[in-house]
Amino acid sequence: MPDTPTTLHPARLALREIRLPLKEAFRISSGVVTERRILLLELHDADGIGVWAECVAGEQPNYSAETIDTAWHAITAWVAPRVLGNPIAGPGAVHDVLARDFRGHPMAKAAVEMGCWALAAERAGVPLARLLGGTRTHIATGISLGIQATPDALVERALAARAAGYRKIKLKIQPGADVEYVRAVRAAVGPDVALMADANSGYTIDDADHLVQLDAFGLTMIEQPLGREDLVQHAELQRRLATPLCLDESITDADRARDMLTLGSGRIVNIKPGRVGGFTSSLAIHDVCQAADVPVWCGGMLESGIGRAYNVALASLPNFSMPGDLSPSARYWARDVVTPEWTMSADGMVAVPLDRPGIGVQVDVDRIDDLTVRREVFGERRAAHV
Ligand code: OSB
Ligand code: MG
Repeated sequence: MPDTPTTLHPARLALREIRLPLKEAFRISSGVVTERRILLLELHDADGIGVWAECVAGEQPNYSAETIDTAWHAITAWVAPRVLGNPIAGPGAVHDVLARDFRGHPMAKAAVEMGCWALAAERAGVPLARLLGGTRTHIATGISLGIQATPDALVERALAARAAGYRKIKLKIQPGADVEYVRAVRAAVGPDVALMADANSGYTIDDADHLVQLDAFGLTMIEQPLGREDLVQHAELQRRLATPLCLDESITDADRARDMLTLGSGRIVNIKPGRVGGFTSSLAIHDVCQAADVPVWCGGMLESGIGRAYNVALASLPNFSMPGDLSPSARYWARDVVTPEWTMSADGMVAVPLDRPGIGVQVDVDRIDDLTVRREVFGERRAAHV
């Protein structure tokens, strides 16, 4: 392959696991997290230019099949060997390199694919947001509130979120913690706050009559009430609901977004680049939805400040027209792993860092060293265990 200015030469990859305790346990319908086990990557090219990236897989296979441990294995066994030591035409070519005869493992693939985009941004001397085609300078920000023991506990957090300026408040729901919780929060925050619910596949189509009660609360959307494979049943539910459905887990690539449009399974898409295998796939979903006048927004997976940088860059694209789950560092952590930490203005906006190339924040390597429990290096230097 002839070298062009955009040819990438990924040469060395280091994986680390860090442990980062959440300020408050985060409960969704399928599980609870109190401390994140986060997989971080350091990717260097043959010239020694390096970037940090993050794999969003969780500890348990409750959101999707992947976990930090399956991702660690997938990256070391199959992703790294395809990418390291081989010239790649550009960041947009990495997706196909990782797609050929290699099923699944989107979060593992995305971590390396997105790292390659950041590497390309560093090499070109441009902010990652601009390399991706982003146009926004600020991103409207929402908060995702975990399931609480009582409606009152949720109301308290929703009122604090409103006071902090968040542009959207998302309530996690599950059977037994839904209608009464949403009713209480709506009554407390008033009619003008953008409220939504996210069920993380906690329901079945047999719950349709129950879910229709949520139409009374003026929700902006209900996210992923049914199973990830249930595009047909989501369409049936959408026909019975006035509230728009938003799909998260179900949209794994641009073809699934087209299926959603064809079937009428939802009217909004939550794009998480990790869930869909990276940025090339995210851009394709963004474009499919834009052409159909379907808004998208950027979801979150309780990322550290590193993963957050990638989400913010993606959310700067034009069709990310609804607030993203891109809360500031202090919502999650006593202290983040980047400088400056991510902050939100009083009117609920996060600034896209456009003043430096790459992901736009500095990585606090000393802090990461302190938090690291496992490290492994691949590539030029022989694999080493530290
Ligand atoms: O469904 O959006 C989800 C966190 C973990 C797993 C799934 C989800 C979430 C969130 C967190 O809602 C959003 C955030 O990162 O703030
Ligand atoms: Mg969700």
